[in-house]
Amino acid sequence: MPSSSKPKQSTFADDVLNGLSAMPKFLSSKYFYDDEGSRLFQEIMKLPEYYLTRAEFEIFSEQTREIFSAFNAGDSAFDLIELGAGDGTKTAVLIDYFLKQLANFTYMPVDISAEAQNALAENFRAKFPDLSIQIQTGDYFQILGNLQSNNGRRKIILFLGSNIGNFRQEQAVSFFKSLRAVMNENDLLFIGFDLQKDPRVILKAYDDAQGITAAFNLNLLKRINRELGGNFDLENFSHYAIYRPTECAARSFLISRKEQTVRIEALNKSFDFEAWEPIFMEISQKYNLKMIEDLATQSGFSVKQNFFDSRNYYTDSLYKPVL
Ligand code: AVJ
Repeated sequence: MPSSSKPKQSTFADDVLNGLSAMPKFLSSKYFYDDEGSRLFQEIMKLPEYYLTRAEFEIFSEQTREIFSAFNAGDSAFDLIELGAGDGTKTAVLIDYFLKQLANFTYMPVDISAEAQNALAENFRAKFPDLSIQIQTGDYFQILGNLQSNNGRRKIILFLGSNIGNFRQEQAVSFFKSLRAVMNENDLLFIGFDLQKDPRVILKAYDDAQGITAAFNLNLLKRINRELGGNFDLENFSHYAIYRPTECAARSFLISRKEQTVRIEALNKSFDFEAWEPIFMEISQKYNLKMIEDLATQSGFSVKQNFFDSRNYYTDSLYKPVL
């Protein structure tokens, strides 16, 4: 978004009110990542069913040299800006190699969870004493403004983990456009996309046997209880995931196991749930190469290169600004 016409940021309370008043009810997955949610997501990344993280890790590990060269990372000083850094495990592989090549860069992880950011900083300072690191804790959109005014150094922006999958098509385009608006000719955007594959493989990734994904979803109700004075009884909601091949997306829901009323003090309001009524929680879009090309074209980029894992489950796509 151009900084001159920034829309007013809605608050957690506004969004919960809006979502639970809608028909069908929904909550926004962007609120999953409080400190507890960030911890649960790190558990998800270790699950046998959740292939995404390992596929991206394989790309980073097996193609480090190719990525370094596609980034032109040896040429001039740059800022390596990671949106939604989490625990930075995958990025560590790149950083290690970049440092060994004596690349001149500052690593700038951006994440909403302060706890995750502190852990990341501590870990990276120990692991990479020579790394220049500047933590930015907050919402991507808040941080975008700061990026524009940054020093004139080249920017390489990382948006990994198929985080883009949580956006609907129009949202993805407007997000990439807003990144494009703060980028210069030689800057690059490196994006992780989970690819289409056997729907059964995808579905399992969002419906794991240990119930960690269920806990991750339910944690948002816990967060509403804690931060907004809600009285959700977590026992009365169950996690349900689907994959819809026609829209190429997984969706998750919390289903009310019975007719019930939930009170949320901060909203001074109660919400009625019918038995088996769903709350739509999250969409995880899966892509093909045409979709990745189209997203680039529509938001002012061209695809410079794709990096695939050995099973073609996943791609990291390098976007270059079109002038
Ligand atoms: C962090 C958005 C990539 O959609 O795969 C994992 C979040 N949700 N399991 C995804 C998530 C349930 C994840 N992203």
